[in-house]
Amino acid sequence: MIKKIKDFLGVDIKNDKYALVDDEIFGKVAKSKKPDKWIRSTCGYCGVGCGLYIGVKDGQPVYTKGDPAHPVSKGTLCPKGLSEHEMVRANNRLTTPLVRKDGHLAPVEWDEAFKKASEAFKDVAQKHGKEAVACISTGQLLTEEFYTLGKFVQLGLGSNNYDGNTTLCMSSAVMGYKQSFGSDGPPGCYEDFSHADVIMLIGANIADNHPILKLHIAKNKKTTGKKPTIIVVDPRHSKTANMADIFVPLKPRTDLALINGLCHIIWEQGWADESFMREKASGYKAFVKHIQNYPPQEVANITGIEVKVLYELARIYAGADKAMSAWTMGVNQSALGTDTVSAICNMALMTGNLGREGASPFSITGQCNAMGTRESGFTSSIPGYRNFASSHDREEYASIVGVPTEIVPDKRGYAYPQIIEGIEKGEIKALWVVATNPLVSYPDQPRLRAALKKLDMLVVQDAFMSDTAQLADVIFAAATWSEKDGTYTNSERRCNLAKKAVEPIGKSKSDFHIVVEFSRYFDGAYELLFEGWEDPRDAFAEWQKVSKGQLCDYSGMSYEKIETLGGIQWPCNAENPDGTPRLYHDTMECTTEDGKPKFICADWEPMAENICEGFPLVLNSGRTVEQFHTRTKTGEIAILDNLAPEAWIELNPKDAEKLQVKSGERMGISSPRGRIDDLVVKVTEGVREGNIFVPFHYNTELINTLTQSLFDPKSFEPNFKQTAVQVHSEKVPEGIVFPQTEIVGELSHDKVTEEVSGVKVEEKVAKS
Ligand SMILES: Nc1nc2c(c(=O)[nH]1)N[C@H]1C(S)=C(S)[C@@H](COP(=O)(O)OP(=O)(O)OC[C@H]3O[C@@H](n4cnc5c(=O)[nH]c(N)nc54)[C@H](O)[C@@H]3O)O[C@H]1N2
Ligand SMILES: Nc1nc2c(c(=O)[nH]1)N[C@H]1C(S)=C(S)[C@@H](COP(=O)(O)OP(=O)(O)OC[C@H]3O[C@@H](n4cnc5c(=O)[nH]c(N)nc54)[C@H](O)[C@@H]3O)O[C@H]1N2
Ligand code: SF4
Ligand SMILES: [Mo]
Repeated sequence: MIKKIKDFLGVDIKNDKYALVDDEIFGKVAKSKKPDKWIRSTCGYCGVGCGLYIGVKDGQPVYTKGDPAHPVSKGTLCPKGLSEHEMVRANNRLTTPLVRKDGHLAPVEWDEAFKKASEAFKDVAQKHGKEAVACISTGQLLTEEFYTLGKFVQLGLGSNNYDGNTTLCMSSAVMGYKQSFGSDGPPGCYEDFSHADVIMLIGANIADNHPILKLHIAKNKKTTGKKPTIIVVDPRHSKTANMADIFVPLKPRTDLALINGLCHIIWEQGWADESFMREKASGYKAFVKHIQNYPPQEVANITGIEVKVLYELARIYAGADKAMSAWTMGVNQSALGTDTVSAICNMALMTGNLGREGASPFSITGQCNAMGTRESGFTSSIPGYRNFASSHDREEYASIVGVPTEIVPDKRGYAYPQIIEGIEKGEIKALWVVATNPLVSYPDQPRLRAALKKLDMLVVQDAFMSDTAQLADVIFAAATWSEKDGTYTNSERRCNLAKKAVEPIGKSKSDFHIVVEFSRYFDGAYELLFEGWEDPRDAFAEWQKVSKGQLCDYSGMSYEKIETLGGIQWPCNAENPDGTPRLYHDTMECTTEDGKPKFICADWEPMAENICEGFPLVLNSGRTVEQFHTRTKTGEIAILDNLAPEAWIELNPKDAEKLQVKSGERMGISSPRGRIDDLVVKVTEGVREGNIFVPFHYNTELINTLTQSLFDPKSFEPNFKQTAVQVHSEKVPEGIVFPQTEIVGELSHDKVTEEVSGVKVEEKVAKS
């Protein structure tokens, strides 16, 4: 195939350098609607960061094609990438700013929208303090826009209550990395999937959600000469479980006990890399003591995974020369998320799987630029992963950007759930929502909706008429992907160019221009922060200075170099002019006090909201390949939406039998917070008995009506993946449907250990 593409294009795509492709060649592919020009860019959906070309005809985006020369995707795209051009001119785009007048949203000129919003923000700040104005942003703007927005909110508005939807998503990975390595920043890269002997995917359904990553796993056999052993840890037999050599269908939210238990066995059996543990990491002694509390039989009771399978997993992971562990929301979206991330890092440290090719603990990011928002400053750090509490960091940042140090916040602000609580309590009176749609994506909707009603001013900045936009007092109409220039940084720290191919629709403006122009309505803010800034390059230039010398160093990049190389992985500076594939490589230098990564001792705990008589099932929620999040981008694209037009409930056959329901019938679900009705039933062995799964994308079957206000105390990430619920159907009367299913055992600390090491698991563990 590669040869075919190569011959066809007449370019050497094996060459690491980013080959140029002749426009004419693609023109031949798209005969029927041959674009006038092709613009090279990056996909704006998920964190994989695939390279693509946008085909433009008469000023409109008409085609999307994979870029064969891009190192991440080599010419391939998933269905969302392939249809991305259709999103740009969809019917639900916002084409003009709007202001609520007599209860209705009316189109206005930008000046009126900016005046209305700025007067309200200034009024609230004067009456209730600057922190009474809060902002919730996203992982979907360009880095230049994040940098600009963060600078304006923190230094211009003077509010530190600035967080984003990344707290619903990556914040447990961020805090876990901080605990273990001193700083955020995924240590590995996609190439590691092509070199690892063992790949353990924990709570990550890449087949639906990061499909093009599979390309790097597929390359593995060619690289290593043998097929890697793939382990998939997920209570649900996801599409990714079909790829597994060993599928581990653990009880929900027991991953921390599982990993601690695997570490116990690795130590007990002498499979640990003891010299690595002693010399390269810190906290080794306390950790060895800690894992004694996780003997295999107890871990088997907690996780539902047999002792002999635990031994087999430990043997395979520790026995590999190169082991990779990658995770996503099954780990992060839990009240134990941060500690589970650190436990995964512990297991890697114990076996020397860090900083080497094919050997890394790796968080796969969700949104196209979840990394950009983490790096450029938000509630828990000043730009460049700097620390609010450090006067050195504050002074350094202030001197680079030329502002008085006093205006740089000296403590962290509220995280997303704390902002919502602040609104509830009446502390926060004005909210600016940028590129996120809480009315579908935030947990415990009844509580959120009651809180939002208390606001004096809600400004929503979105490219589409989202559910949240419909509630706004003022709407800023934003340009989106393909209508603006800048960069996205993907899961492997690769900064890619996302280029403008067409003009913004109607009166919409890029988020960069919205923020810069809005700042002119606040006395002196524009002059202090953005004087002379005309386009995103100005923000990028300052960001390069601000990030210089930090772990996320962009100082050695330029737009031109990014394009030539097909993206650059930070840190990129004078020492590493072409970027850095792996962190903690060679020197293993971390940003901890002693420069070493740390072992973290963290205990598993049973679920806070345990299933009970009235709510006997555990609801798990997640995604499907055809839809993106709250469907503002995919709901109007027929080729995607028609394949998954409504939500469904996945139900185990045993539960279906108890409830006397069949596939295709309709059911309702309730939790202590609310009820949703009329979901179509899909009976499948894929979910465990006592568990159900529902996708979260649909405002029509709004699953977040049911989810709870339970957050990880360190990362503030919601515990989205487990909620105690009841199901209802016409055949089944209200009330208790069937008896409580035992979900999680108590950790009793009796030291029963079965000596079954070396037992070979002949078959895949429970296929369903
Ligand atoms: N098509 C599509 N792709 C996307 C997105 C999208 O909306 N649509 N969104 C993007 C974003 S922002 C994100 S964050 C990623 C998310 O990507 P993923 O994390 O892969 O997505 P989810 O479906 O939320 O959850 C992953 C898996 O976690 C499992 N899980 C549930 N509970 C547990 C548990 O207790 N332990 C373990 N080990 N696993 C558990 C679920 O069964 C599910 O299969 O996808 C990105 N890609
Ligand atoms: N129950 C449950 N809930 C979940 C999850 C789960 O697994 N289960 N997953 C959580 C996760 S991981 C995530 S990331 C969140 C996602 O939740 P949201 O962030 O609410 O999801 P999106 O639909 O991506 O919202 C992005 C918004 O930005 C707008 N937009 C797109 N491009 C642009 C642009 O260029 N500029 C501007 N200004 N706006 C733009 C879109 O129209 C959309 O309204 O959902 C979370 N909620
Ligand atoms: S895998 Fe992600 S980045 Fe690649 S085409 Fe699909 S949505 Fe876009
Ligand atoms: Mo996400």
